Amino acid sequence: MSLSLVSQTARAAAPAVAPTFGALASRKFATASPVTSGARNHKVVVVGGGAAGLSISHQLLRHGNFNKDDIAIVDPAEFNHYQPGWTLVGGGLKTREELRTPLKSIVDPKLKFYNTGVTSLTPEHDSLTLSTGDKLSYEHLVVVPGIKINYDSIKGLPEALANPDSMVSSIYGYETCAKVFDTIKKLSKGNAIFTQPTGVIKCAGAPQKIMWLALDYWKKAGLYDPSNPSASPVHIAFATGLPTMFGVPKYSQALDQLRQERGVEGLFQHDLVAVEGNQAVFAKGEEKVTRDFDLLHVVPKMGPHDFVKNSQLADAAGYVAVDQANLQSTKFKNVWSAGDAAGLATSKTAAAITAQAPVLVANLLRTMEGKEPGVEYDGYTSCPLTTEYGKVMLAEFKYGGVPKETFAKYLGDQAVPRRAYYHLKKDFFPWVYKNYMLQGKWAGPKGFTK
Ligand code: UQ1
Repeated sequence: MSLSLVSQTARAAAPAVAPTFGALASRKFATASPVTSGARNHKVVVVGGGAAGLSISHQLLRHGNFNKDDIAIVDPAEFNHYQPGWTLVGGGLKTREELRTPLKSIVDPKLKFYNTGVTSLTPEHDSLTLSTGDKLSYEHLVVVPGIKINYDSIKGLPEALANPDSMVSSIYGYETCAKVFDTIKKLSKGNAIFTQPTGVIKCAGAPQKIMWLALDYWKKAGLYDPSNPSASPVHIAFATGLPTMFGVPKYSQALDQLRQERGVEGLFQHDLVAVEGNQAVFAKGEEKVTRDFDLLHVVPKMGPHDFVKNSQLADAAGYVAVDQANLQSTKFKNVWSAGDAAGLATSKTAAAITAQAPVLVANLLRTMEGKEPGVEYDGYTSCPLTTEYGKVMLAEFKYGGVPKETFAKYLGDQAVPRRAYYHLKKDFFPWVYKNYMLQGKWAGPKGFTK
């Protein structure tokens, strides 16, 4: 592996050195600088500098016995974003700028940081290729690059989002989340439609969180009366590709009750396929259903990154195939995954990462010591659903959609929206994420760690 690595590096440097020598010159140049290849051999390479990548890298540093540059982290991004906060941006409660941190500033100096993308994973050779063409080799690989938002999965959506005058927006991107509140404020009458696609998305509750905030905004502005929706200037519909409000029956029932009490029209099994002017086109089985809108909040389809999907690590859906309990690749014993990129049968959230990261780290370190990876993840995930300004329903559950509520024994059933959870969502979680979770010092429901 080191030979191919060095010749790649040398090729990039070659033109300045000897423009006409080609491969031969590269080899000579390579032998002359062995230090470069050493620097690109790591004990652990972590692909992704998001919530999962930073938590895991920093937990590895804290709990393992590593020297400088033993662990590398790879991410092309300039900023780490607190994505769960983008719903709050859409509701006018925070700015998108306050939720981001320059990635360079949070990566511990003991980690080798490659601020670039990945083009391919070659676990069969214990290596991967960076967008620069350079190769990295590793003893263990952690694949946590998140997932891709496929804006062009909906015809006309990229254009509608980019048009500053359109009333089409989405909380799912940094570029578009600030537009959401502008459209909510601008609407004085007509049809507001909030969509959720079929297929896997991150934070499956977010498509309705923003709807509930918007409803409350219009209620306070005198534009929406939940007890008399047909006489209100604004009409609200939730159009989801799924058959229910939420994947977990307990919370789904509570949310559908809210929907009915508040006069929100439910368009179930309506999957948005196109935005044409002020019309939203949905696929409903074989049928096409068209609805006029005055405000449209869209959640695009999402999917794995190509370099994951096209690798030997992928499951049938393109996510990293991992053991559901120990988070080890089912194909390569020195590969691990967590977060949105992992093929785990649970909801993709930052809260899930708080429970996954310590399991992955413990099992990776055990494997390095020649032990079996015996620590187990139970599928814990959580979705703090804003149901109005000042209230959140804190859905918490594990594999199988079984509720696993942290606060129920103190505060009662968590299907009931409460003010305390609103402050967790709005104030505490963003703070603990930035100051503890990214540094590897926060284990979610298990609290602070050293
Ligand atoms: C959590 O730790 C966390 O991250 C900081 C969230 O934000 C995205 C959450 O939504 C949740 C629920 C947790 C879990 C923590 C506790 C105390 C239940």
